[in-house]
Amino acid sequence: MRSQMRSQTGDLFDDVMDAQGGRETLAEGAVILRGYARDQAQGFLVAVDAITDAAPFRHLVTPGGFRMSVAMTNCGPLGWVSDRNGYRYSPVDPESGLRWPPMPEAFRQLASLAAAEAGFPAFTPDACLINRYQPGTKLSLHQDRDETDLAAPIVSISLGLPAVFVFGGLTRSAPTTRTRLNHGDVVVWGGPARLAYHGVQTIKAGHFPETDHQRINLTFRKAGSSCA
Ligand code: MD3
Ligand code: FE
Repeated sequence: MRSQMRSQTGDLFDDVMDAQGGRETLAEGAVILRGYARDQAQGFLVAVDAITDAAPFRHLVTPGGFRMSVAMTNCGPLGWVSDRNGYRYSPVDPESGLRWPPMPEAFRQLASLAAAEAGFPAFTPDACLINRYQPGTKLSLHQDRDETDLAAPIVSISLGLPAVFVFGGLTRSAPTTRTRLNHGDVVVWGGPARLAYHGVQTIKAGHFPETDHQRINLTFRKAGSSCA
């Protein structure tokens, strides 16, 4: 029914959902809460500015030696990093040797509320990866599996320029679907969706005054063990 409506109405269906702040189920365990963070978006962007003053965005290098086009930083007890030695979570920023900036309480609260909304009560993230996309950048199809507790979901918040998100299956070659992620959209990825391949298509140039023509994505993770 949904796919039939979508094919008949094109983007109108998405626009109506966005305006209403609707909930969409992308796959079992993957729930989009349209506009869930819109009221807090401005404050979140101010917080991101403060975080990046202390831990600036940087382009990580993959173990294979490729420089990622998306710039990244982190806040919270653990931060995701990559270099020639591999991917891992680190309690310190390798650039400064200092701990990552603290995770703002408002981030933690929204992530935990959104997770509960999607059926994952008691989500307590210990890592927040912050991605910065500029027009022309993309994130290739990948899985997130560096976290200890794969039963915990990942919660993402999209801010600024829209993105076309690509969602696949449990193998790299499984069929993919595409959905737009807009300013203020929150997505909870848990259950069978937790290990799905996913990526972000090349960001198109656009005007978004609040973010200086950028897209900012926050992903909240339970990276370490609960007894750490
Ligand atoms: C589906 N970020 O940081 S957020 C990432 O828009 C990442 O910056 C994208 O993929 C971004 O790893 C996508 C949505 C997302 C995040 C984690 C997932 C979707 C996911 C983990 C499993 C399945
Ligand atoms: Fe990911």
